[in-house]
Amino acid sequence: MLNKDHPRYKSLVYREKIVDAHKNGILADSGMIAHGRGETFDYLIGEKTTENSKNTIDAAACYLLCAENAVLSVNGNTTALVAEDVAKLANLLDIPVEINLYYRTDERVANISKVYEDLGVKKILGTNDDEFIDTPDLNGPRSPVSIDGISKADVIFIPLEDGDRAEKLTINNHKTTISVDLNPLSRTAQTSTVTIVDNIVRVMPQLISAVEKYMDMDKEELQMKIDSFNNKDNLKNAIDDIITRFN
Ligand code: PTJ
Repeated sequence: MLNKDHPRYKSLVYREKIVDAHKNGILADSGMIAHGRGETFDYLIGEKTTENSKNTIDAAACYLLCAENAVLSVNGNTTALVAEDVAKLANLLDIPVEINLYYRTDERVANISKVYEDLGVKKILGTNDDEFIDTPDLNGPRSPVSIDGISKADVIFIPLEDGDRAEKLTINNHKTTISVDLNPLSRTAQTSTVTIVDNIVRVMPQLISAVEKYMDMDKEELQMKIDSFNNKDNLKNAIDDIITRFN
């Protein structure tokens, strides 16, 4: 039982979620390491959503609302921490959730799929029932994607990614990628169209609120907001925020 008075109570709650997800066959072994890496960067940004990230979350909401075919790509860590919010966002936007794992096993896919099924997600892709196609120019376990999902998507939400997928999706395949990554220097962060440098547990509720806020706005106004967003500036601000904390 966690003590609510503990100064790091929230952090302990998320650690417990991570540990439980590992026990339940949802989280990859390396997911624990990835979480620790995230915690380190969260310290550096002050464990709060910066003004810069709030602005980026707004831009991400506008991209999702303007998309023709948006998809929420999920892995073990995202499912462990924010499955309820992922389900809420998918149903709010009426878009699919696609399971795309680096450490893919049939067992993990089944366990993760069950989580989203139980949460009432209408369209779950990336299960073994799907027809898959390789992502052009991308090798490795994340390359095969659902022909009904990431393959035909124009906007893809890719929280907590590793490696080179963001780069291949964005630059080689001309897709819009929205990543959530506490490390502004990671390859994913550096090559996404929109990089939200914040903890996924804080991002999701704010992203849902932003989508609700902009839902009835016309496409031209949304597009103006998108046009005024610049990811290079966003990343620079995120790094500057960390430097300011050191000072
Ligand atoms: O579930 P799988 O099989 O697809 O595997 C997923 C992991 C996360 C294990 C795999 O993709 C991996 O090894 O990722 P990396 O290379 O550790 O990258 C994860 C990135 O997410 C790092 O840059 C972390 O800083 C960042 N991160 C970790 N936790 C959070 C986070 N970003 C936002 N919110 C977090 N809570």
